[in-house]
Amino acid sequence: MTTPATAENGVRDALAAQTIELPSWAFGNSGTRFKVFNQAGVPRDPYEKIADVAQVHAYTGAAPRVSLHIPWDLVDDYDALAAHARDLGVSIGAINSNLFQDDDYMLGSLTHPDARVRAKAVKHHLDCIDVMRATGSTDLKLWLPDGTNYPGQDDIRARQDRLADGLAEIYAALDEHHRLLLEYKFFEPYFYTMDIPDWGTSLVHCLALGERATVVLDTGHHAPNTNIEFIVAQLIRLGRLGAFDFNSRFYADDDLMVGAADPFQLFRIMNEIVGADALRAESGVNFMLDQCHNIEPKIQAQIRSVMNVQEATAKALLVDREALRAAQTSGDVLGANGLLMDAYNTDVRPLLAQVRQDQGLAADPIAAYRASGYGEKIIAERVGGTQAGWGA
Ligand code: RM4
Ligand code: MN
Repeated sequence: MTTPATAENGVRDALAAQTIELPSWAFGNSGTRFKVFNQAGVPRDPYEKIADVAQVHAYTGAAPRVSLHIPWDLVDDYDALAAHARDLGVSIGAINSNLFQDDDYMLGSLTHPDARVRAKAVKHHLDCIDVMRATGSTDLKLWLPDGTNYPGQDDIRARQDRLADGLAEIYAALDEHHRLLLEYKFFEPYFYTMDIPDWGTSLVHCLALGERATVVLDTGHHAPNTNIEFIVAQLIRLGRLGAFDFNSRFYADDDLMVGAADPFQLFRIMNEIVGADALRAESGVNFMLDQCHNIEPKIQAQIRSVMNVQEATAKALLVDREALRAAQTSGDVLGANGLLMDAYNTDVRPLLAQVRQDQGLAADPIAAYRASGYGEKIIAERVGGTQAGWGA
Protein backbone atom coordinates (compact mmCIF):
# COMPACT_ATOMS: atom_id res chain seq x y z
CA MET A 1 0.00 0.00 0.00
CA THR A 2 1.25 3.51 -0.73
CA THR A 3 1.34 5.81 2.26
CA PRO A 4 0.49 9.48 1.71
CA ALA A 5 4.17 10.38 2.18
CA THR A 6 5.45 8.01 -0.52
CA ALA A 7 2.59 9.02 -2.78
CA GLU A 8 3.64 12.63 -2.39
CA ASN A 9 7.24 11.74 -3.22
CA GLY A 10 5.99 10.00 -6.33
CA VAL A 11 4.12 13.12 -7.38
CA ARG A 12 7.18 15.29 -6.82
CA ASP A 13 9.45 12.92 -8.72
CA ALA A 14 7.02 12.80 -11.63
CA LEU A 15 6.82 16.57 -11.74
CA ALA A 16 10.57 16.98 -11.53
CA ALA A 17 11.02 14.54 -14.41
CA GLN A 18 8.47 16.08 -16.79
CA THR A 19 9.92 17.96 -19.76
CA ILE A 20 8.25 20.30 -22.22
CA GLU A 21 9.67 21.14 -25.64
CA LEU A 22 9.62 24.76 -26.79
CA PRO A 23 8.98 26.03 -30.33
CA SER A 24 11.73 28.23 -31.77
CA TRP A 25 9.09 30.32 -33.56
CA ALA A 26 7.52 31.40 -30.25
CA PHE A 27 10.55 33.64 -29.71
CA GLY A 28 10.27 35.43 -33.05
CA ASN A 29 7.82 38.11 -34.04
CA SER A 30 4.33 36.95 -34.90
CA GLY A 31 0.88 38.30 -35.40
CA THR A 32 -2.27 37.71 -37.33
CA ARG A 33 -2.93 38.21 -41.03
CA PHE A 34 -3.67 41.81 -40.07
CA LYS A 35 -0.37 42.73 -38.44
CA VAL A 36 2.86 41.24 -37.22
CA PHE A 37 4.08 43.32 -34.28
CA ASN A 38 7.79 43.87 -33.78
CA GLN A 39 9.03 43.58 -30.22
CA ALA A 40 12.36 44.93 -29.00
CA GLY A 41 15.00 42.34 -28.14
CA VAL A 42 13.60 39.61 -30.40
CA PRO A 43 16.18 37.09 -31.70
CA ARG A 44 17.71 37.75 -35.11
CA ASP A 45 18.80 34.21 -35.83
CA PRO A 46 18.36 30.65 -34.58
CA TYR A 47 21.34 31.03 -32.26
CA GLU A 48 19.63 33.87 -30.40
CA LYS A 49 16.35 31.93 -30.34
CA ILE A 50 18.16 29.05 -28.63
CA ALA A 51 19.71 31.47 -26.12
CA ASP A 52 16.16 32.52 -25.18
CA VAL A 53 15.01 28.91 -24.97
CA ALA A 54 17.87 28.28 -22.54
CA GLN A 55 16.51 31.06 -20.33
CA VAL A 56 13.14 29.35 -20.08
CA HIS A 57 14.92 26.13 -19.18
CA ALA A 58 17.17 27.87 -16.67
CA TYR A 59 14.20 29.19 -14.68
CA THR A 60 11.80 26.25 -15.01
CA GLY A 61 14.24 23.33 -15.19
CA ALA A 62 11.64 21.71 -17.43
CA ALA A 63 12.28 22.93 -20.98
CA PRO A 64 15.47 21.23 -22.20
CA ARG A 65 14.55 20.91 -25.90
CA VAL A 66 13.65 23.22 -28.75
CA SER A 67 11.75 22.38 -31.94
CA LEU A 68 13.14 23.94 -35.10
CA HIS A 69 11.17 24.98 -38.16
CA ILE A 70 12.85 24.65 -41.56
CA PRO A 71 13.51 26.97 -43.40
CA TRP A 72 12.78 29.53 -40.65
CA ASP A 73 15.73 28.11 -38.71
CA LEU A 74 18.06 27.66 -41.66
CA VAL A 75 21.76 27.89 -40.75
CA ASP A 76 24.95 26.98 -42.60
CA ASP A 77 26.21 24.60 -39.97
CA TYR A 78 23.76 22.49 -37.97
CA ASP A 79 26.54 20.78 -36.05
CA ALA A 80 27.50 24.22 -34.77
CA LEU A 81 23.89 25.06 -33.90
CA ALA A 82 23.51 21.80 -31.97
CA ALA A 83 26.80 22.48 -30.17
CA HIS A 84 25.59 25.99 -29.29
CA ALA A 85 22.41 24.45 -27.83
CA ARG A 86 24.45 21.90 -25.87
CA ASP A 87 26.68 24.64 -24.46
CA LEU A 88 23.56 26.37 -23.16
CA GLY A 89 22.18 23.18 -21.64
CA VAL A 90 19.46 22.40 -24.17
CA SER A 91 19.10 20.13 -27.19
CA ILE A 92 17.32 20.08 -30.53
CA GLY A 93 13.92 18.43 -30.50
CA ALA A 94 11.51 17.96 -33.38
CA ILE A 95 12.33 19.25 -36.84
CA ASN A 96 9.26 20.83 -38.42
CA SER A 97 8.96 20.94 -42.16
CA ASN A 98 7.28 23.92 -43.80
CA LEU A 99 4.87 23.32 -46.67
CA PHE A 100 2.88 26.51 -46.43
CA GLN A 101 5.02 29.39 -47.61
CA ASP A 102 6.03 28.60 -51.16
CA ASP A 103 4.08 29.78 -54.20
CA ASP A 104 4.43 26.32 -55.71
CA TYR A 105 2.18 25.00 -52.94
CA MET A 106 -0.87 27.08 -53.77
CA LEU A 107 -2.85 23.97 -54.69
CA GLY A 108 -1.11 21.66 -52.25
CA SER A 109 2.30 20.15 -51.56
CA LEU A 110 2.35 16.37 -51.03
CA THR A 111 -1.17 16.23 -52.49
CA HIS A 112 -0.60 18.66 -55.37
CA PRO A 113 -2.00 17.49 -58.73
CA ASP A 114 1.42 18.11 -60.37
CA ALA A 115 4.06 15.44 -59.71
CA ARG A 116 6.85 18.04 -59.91
CA VAL A 117 5.47 19.93 -56.91
CA ARG A 118 4.92 16.72 -54.98
CA ALA A 119 8.53 15.69 -55.58
CA LYS A 120 9.68 19.10 -54.34
CA ALA A 121 7.69 18.64 -51.13
CA VAL A 122 9.20 15.18 -50.60
CA LYS A 123 12.70 16.56 -51.23
CA HIS A 124 12.14 19.25 -48.57
CA HIS A 125 11.60 16.45 -46.05
CA LEU A 126 14.80 14.71 -47.14
CA ASP A 127 16.59 17.99 -46.36
CA CYS A 128 14.85 18.09 -42.96
CA ILE A 129 16.06 14.54 -42.28
CA ASP A 130 19.61 15.74 -42.96
CA VAL A 131 19.05 18.45 -40.35
CA MET A 132 17.90 15.73 -37.94
CA ARG A 133 21.09 13.78 -38.56
CA ALA A 134 23.26 16.84 -37.93
CA THR A 135 21.44 17.97 -34.81
CA GLY A 136 20.65 14.63 -33.19
CA SER A 137 16.91 15.23 -33.51
CA THR A 138 14.76 12.10 -33.56
CA ASP A 139 11.37 13.52 -34.55
CA LEU A 140 10.34 14.73 -37.99
CA LYS A 141 7.12 16.67 -37.58
CA LEU A 142 4.88 17.19 -40.53
CA TRP A 143 1.88 19.45 -40.53
CA LEU A 144 0.21 19.25 -43.91
CA PRO A 145 -1.45 22.54 -44.82
CA ASP A 146 -2.91 21.04 -48.02
CA GLY A 147 -6.57 21.15 -48.89
CA THR A 148 -9.13 22.64 -51.25
CA ASN A 149 -11.46 25.62 -51.13
CA TYR A 150 -14.25 24.57 -53.46
CA PRO A 151 -16.28 21.42 -54.03
CA GLY A 152 -15.06 19.77 -57.21
CA GLN A 153 -11.72 21.60 -57.14
CA ASP A 154 -9.79 18.33 -56.93
CA ASP A 155 -10.46 14.65 -56.38
CA ILE A 156 -10.59 13.97 -52.62
CA ARG A 157 -9.59 10.32 -52.95
CA ALA A 158 -6.77 10.98 -55.41
CA ARG A 159 -5.32 13.51 -52.99
CA GLN A 160 -5.30 10.86 -50.24
CA ASP A 161 -3.50 8.46 -52.59
CA ARG A 162 -0.87 11.06 -53.49
CA LEU A 163 -0.43 11.84 -49.81
CA ALA A 164 0.05 8.18 -48.92
CA ASP A 165 2.72 7.85 -51.64
CA GLY A 166 4.59 10.97 -50.53
CA LEU A 167 4.51 10.00 -46.88
CA ALA A 168 5.80 6.52 -47.72
CA GLU A 169 8.80 8.03 -49.53
CA ILE A 170 9.56 10.28 -46.56
CA TYR A 171 9.12 7.49 -44.03
CA ALA A 172 11.46 5.25 -45.99
CA ALA A 173 14.17 7.91 -45.83
CA LEU A 174 14.15 8.08 -42.02
CA ASP A 175 16.86 6.42 -39.96
CA GLU A 176 15.89 3.56 -37.68
CA HIS A 177 15.73 5.66 -34.52
CA HIS A 178 13.72 8.45 -36.19
CA ARG A 179 9.99 8.95 -35.81
CA LEU A 180 7.50 10.67 -38.08
CA LEU A 181 4.96 12.85 -36.25
CA LEU A 182 1.87 13.57 -38.32
CA GLU A 183 -0.27 16.52 -37.31
CA TYR A 184 -3.89 17.20 -38.26
CA LYS A 185 -6.00 20.33 -38.44
CA PHE A 186 -9.67 20.64 -39.30
CA PHE A 187 -9.57 23.86 -41.34
CA GLU A 188 -7.21 26.59 -42.52
CA PRO A 189 -5.43 27.53 -44.70
CA TYR A 190 -8.12 25.83 -46.82
CA PHE A 191 -11.78 26.00 -46.03
CA TYR A 192 -13.59 23.22 -47.89
CA THR A 193 -11.39 20.16 -47.38
CA MET A 194 -8.15 19.65 -45.51
CA ASP A 195 -6.18 16.57 -46.55
CA ILE A 196 -5.44 15.64 -42.91
CA PRO A 197 -8.35 17.22 -41.07
CA ASP A 198 -8.62 14.90 -38.08
CA TRP A 199 -6.90 12.32 -35.92
CA GLY A 200 -8.58 9.48 -37.77
CA THR A 201 -7.04 10.49 -41.08
CA SER A 202 -3.67 11.02 -39.47
CA LEU A 203 -3.92 7.62 -37.80
CA VAL A 204 -4.91 5.87 -41.03
CA HIS A 205 -1.75 7.20 -42.69
CA CYS A 206 0.41 6.37 -39.67
CA LEU A 207 -0.88 2.80 -39.59
CA ALA A 208 -0.05 2.39 -43.27
CA LEU A 209 3.47 3.76 -42.75
CA GLY A 210 4.64 1.71 -39.79
CA GLU A 211 5.26 1.74 -36.07
CA ARG A 212 7.43 4.83 -36.00
CA ALA A 213 4.69 7.01 -37.44
CA THR A 214 2.56 8.62 -34.75
CA VAL A 215 -0.08 11.31 -34.45
CA VAL A 216 0.54 14.86 -33.19
CA LEU A 217 -2.39 16.40 -31.37
CA ASP A 218 -2.37 20.19 -31.57
CA THR A 219 -4.94 21.32 -29.03
CA GLY A 220 -5.99 24.28 -31.21
CA HIS A 221 -6.74 22.17 -34.28
CA HIS A 222 -10.23 20.91 -33.47
CA ALA A 223 -13.75 22.13 -33.99
CA PRO A 224 -15.11 23.97 -30.95
CA ASN A 225 -16.27 21.65 -28.14
CA THR A 226 -14.42 18.60 -29.47
CA ASN A 227 -13.69 16.23 -26.60
CA ILE A 228 -9.91 16.24 -26.89
CA GLU A 229 -9.26 13.99 -23.92
CA PHE A 230 -11.23 11.24 -25.66
CA ILE A 231 -8.85 11.48 -28.62
CA VAL A 232 -5.91 11.36 -26.22
CA ALA A 233 -7.28 8.24 -24.54
CA GLN A 234 -7.88 6.50 -27.87
CA LEU A 235 -4.47 7.33 -29.36
CA ILE A 236 -2.65 6.21 -26.22
CA ARG A 237 -4.60 2.95 -26.27
CA LEU A 238 -3.36 2.37 -29.78
CA GLY A 239 0.20 3.40 -28.99
CA ARG A 240 0.05 6.18 -31.59
CA LEU A 241 0.09 9.39 -29.58
CA GLY A 242 3.50 10.75 -30.55
CA ALA A 243 3.27 14.31 -29.30
CA PHE A 244 1.21 17.27 -28.27
CA ASP A 245 1.36 20.73 -29.70
CA PHE A 246 0.00 22.57 -26.69
CA ASN A 247 -1.62 25.97 -26.96
CA SER A 248 -5.03 27.37 -26.17
CA ARG A 249 -7.79 28.94 -28.10
CA PHE A 250 -11.01 30.80 -27.63
CA TYR A 251 -12.22 30.60 -31.23
CA ALA A 252 -10.03 28.94 -33.85
CA ASP A 253 -6.29 28.20 -34.05
CA ASP A 254 -5.50 31.07 -31.70
CA ASP A 255 -2.09 29.72 -30.55
CA LEU A 256 -2.44 31.45 -27.17
CA MET A 257 -0.63 30.28 -24.06
CA VAL A 258 -1.60 26.75 -23.07
CA GLY A 259 -3.92 26.70 -20.09
CA ALA A 260 -4.95 30.32 -20.59
CA ALA A 261 -8.32 29.75 -22.24
CA ASP A 262 -9.39 26.52 -20.59
CA PRO A 263 -7.24 25.18 -17.74
CA PHE A 264 -9.91 22.57 -16.98
CA GLN A 265 -9.55 21.07 -20.45
CA LEU A 266 -5.79 20.93 -19.98
CA PHE A 267 -6.33 19.15 -16.68
CA ARG A 268 -8.68 16.64 -18.33
CA ILE A 269 -6.06 15.96 -21.00
CA MET A 270 -3.30 15.49 -18.44
CA ASN A 271 -5.62 13.29 -16.42
CA GLU A 272 -5.81 10.87 -19.36
CA ILE A 273 -2.04 10.99 -19.71
CA VAL A 274 -1.40 10.27 -16.05
CA GLY A 275 -4.17 7.66 -15.89
CA ALA A 276 -2.51 5.79 -18.77
CA ASP A 277 0.95 6.16 -17.19
CA ALA A 278 2.07 8.10 -20.26
CA LEU A 279 3.83 10.91 -18.44
CA ARG A 280 7.09 8.98 -18.27
CA ALA A 281 9.63 9.89 -20.95
CA GLU A 282 9.69 6.23 -22.09
CA SER A 283 6.02 6.48 -23.06
CA GLY A 284 7.14 8.29 -26.19
CA VAL A 285 4.71 11.19 -25.82
CA ASN A 286 6.56 14.41 -26.53
CA PHE A 287 4.95 17.38 -24.76
CA MET A 288 5.60 20.31 -27.04
CA LEU A 289 4.31 23.86 -27.16
CA ASP A 290 3.16 25.40 -30.45
CA GLN A 291 2.36 29.01 -29.65
CA CYS A 292 2.82 32.56 -30.81
CA HIS A 293 3.09 35.51 -28.48
CA ASN A 294 1.83 38.38 -30.57
CA ILE A 295 1.38 40.99 -27.86
CA GLU A 296 3.05 39.63 -24.72
CA PRO A 297 6.77 39.30 -23.89
CA LYS A 298 7.83 36.02 -25.41
CA ILE A 299 10.26 34.52 -22.91
CA GLN A 300 7.96 35.18 -19.97
CA ALA A 301 5.02 33.80 -21.93
CA GLN A 302 6.94 30.58 -22.53
CA ILE A 303 7.82 30.34 -18.85
CA ARG A 304 4.17 30.87 -17.95
CA SER A 305 3.11 28.19 -20.45
CA VAL A 306 5.53 25.64 -19.00
CA MET A 307 4.16 26.45 -15.54
CA ASN A 308 0.58 26.04 -16.75
CA VAL A 309 1.36 22.57 -18.09
CA GLN A 310 3.08 21.71 -14.82
CA GLU A 311 0.07 22.86 -12.80
CA ALA A 312 -2.36 20.78 -14.84
CA THR A 313 0.01 17.82 -14.54
CA ALA A 314 0.34 18.22 -10.78
CA LYS A 315 -3.44 18.25 -10.40
CA ALA A 316 -3.75 15.14 -12.56
CA LEU A 317 -1.11 13.43 -10.42
CA LEU A 318 -3.11 14.26 -7.30
CA VAL A 319 -6.20 12.35 -8.46
CA ASP A 320 -6.74 9.50 -6.01
CA ARG A 321 -6.72 6.73 -8.64
CA GLU A 322 -7.55 3.92 -6.23
CA ALA A 323 -10.59 5.71 -4.84
CA LEU A 324 -11.57 6.73 -8.37
CA ARG A 325 -11.51 3.13 -9.58
CA ALA A 326 -13.59 2.05 -6.60
CA ALA A 327 -16.14 4.80 -7.24
CA GLN A 328 -16.28 3.94 -10.92
CA THR A 329 -16.67 0.22 -10.26
CA SER A 330 -19.45 0.73 -7.78
CA GLY A 331 -21.27 3.13 -10.08
CA ASP A 332 -20.79 6.09 -7.75
CA VAL A 333 -21.18 8.77 -10.40
CA LEU A 334 -20.96 11.78 -8.14
CA GLY A 335 -18.21 10.30 -6.00
CA ALA A 336 -16.05 9.66 -9.07
CA ASN A 337 -16.65 13.11 -10.46
CA GLY A 338 -16.01 14.62 -7.03
CA LEU A 339 -12.59 12.93 -6.85
CA LEU A 340 -11.56 14.55 -10.13
CA MET A 341 -12.86 17.93 -9.05
CA ASP A 342 -11.08 17.68 -5.69
CA ALA A 343 -7.79 17.24 -7.51
CA TYR A 344 -8.57 19.98 -10.01
CA ASN A 345 -9.47 22.43 -7.27
CA THR A 346 -6.28 21.86 -5.31
CA ASP A 347 -3.86 24.78 -5.28
CA VAL A 348 -0.71 23.04 -6.53
CA ARG A 349 1.43 26.16 -6.70
CA PRO A 350 3.10 25.55 -3.30
CA LEU A 351 3.87 21.95 -4.34
CA LEU A 352 5.47 23.11 -7.58
CA ALA A 353 7.42 25.81 -5.77
CA GLN A 354 8.80 23.07 -3.53
CA VAL A 355 9.68 20.86 -6.51
CA ARG A 356 11.61 23.78 -8.02
CA GLN A 357 13.43 24.59 -4.81
CA ASP A 358 14.39 20.93 -4.41
CA GLN A 359 16.07 21.28 -7.83
CA GLY A 360 17.89 24.43 -6.73
CA LEU A 361 15.58 26.70 -8.72
CA ALA A 362 13.69 29.78 -7.64
CA ALA A 363 10.16 29.11 -6.38
CA ASP A 364 8.76 31.72 -8.77
CA PRO A 365 10.38 31.39 -12.21
CA ILE A 366 8.73 34.50 -13.67
CA ALA A 367 9.85 36.74 -10.82
CA ALA A 368 13.36 35.27 -10.98
CA TYR A 369 13.56 35.81 -14.73
CA ARG A 370 12.28 39.38 -14.42
CA ALA A 371 14.86 40.12 -11.73
CA SER A 372 17.70 38.67 -13.82
CA GLY A 373 17.93 41.62 -16.20
CA TYR A 374 18.09 39.33 -19.28
CA GLY A 375 15.07 41.04 -20.83
CA GLU A 376 16.75 44.44 -20.65
CA LYS A 377 20.06 42.99 -21.80
CA ILE A 378 18.69 41.58 -25.06
CA ILE A 379 16.83 44.79 -25.79
CA ALA A 380 20.11 46.69 -25.48
CA GLU A 381 22.20 44.12 -27.38
CA ARG A 382 19.95 43.01 -30.21
CA VAL A 383 20.08 46.12 -32.29
CA GLY A 384 20.42 45.98 -36.06
CA GLY A 385 19.97 42.92 -38.20
CA THR A 386 16.61 41.40 -39.05
CA GLN A 387 14.35 40.15 -36.34
CA ALA A 388 13.12 36.59 -36.64
CA GLY A 389 9.50 36.15 -37.49
CA TRP A 390 7.11 34.18 -39.63
CA GLY A 391 8.82 33.61 -42.92
CA ALA A 392 12.21 34.73 -41.60
C1 RM4 B 1 0.81 25.24 -37.89
C2 RM4 B 1 0.98 23.91 -37.19
C3 RM4 B 1 2.40 23.52 -36.98
C4 RM4 B 1 3.30 24.68 -36.67
C5 RM4 B 1 3.04 25.89 -37.52
C6 RM4 B 1 3.85 27.07 -37.08
O1 RM4 B 1 -0.47 25.74 -37.72
O2 RM4 B 1 0.30 23.94 -35.96
O3 RM4 B 1 2.51 22.59 -35.95
O4 RM4 B 1 4.57 24.25 -36.94
O5 RM4 B 1 1.69 26.21 -37.45
MN1 MN C 1 0.92 22.65 -34.35
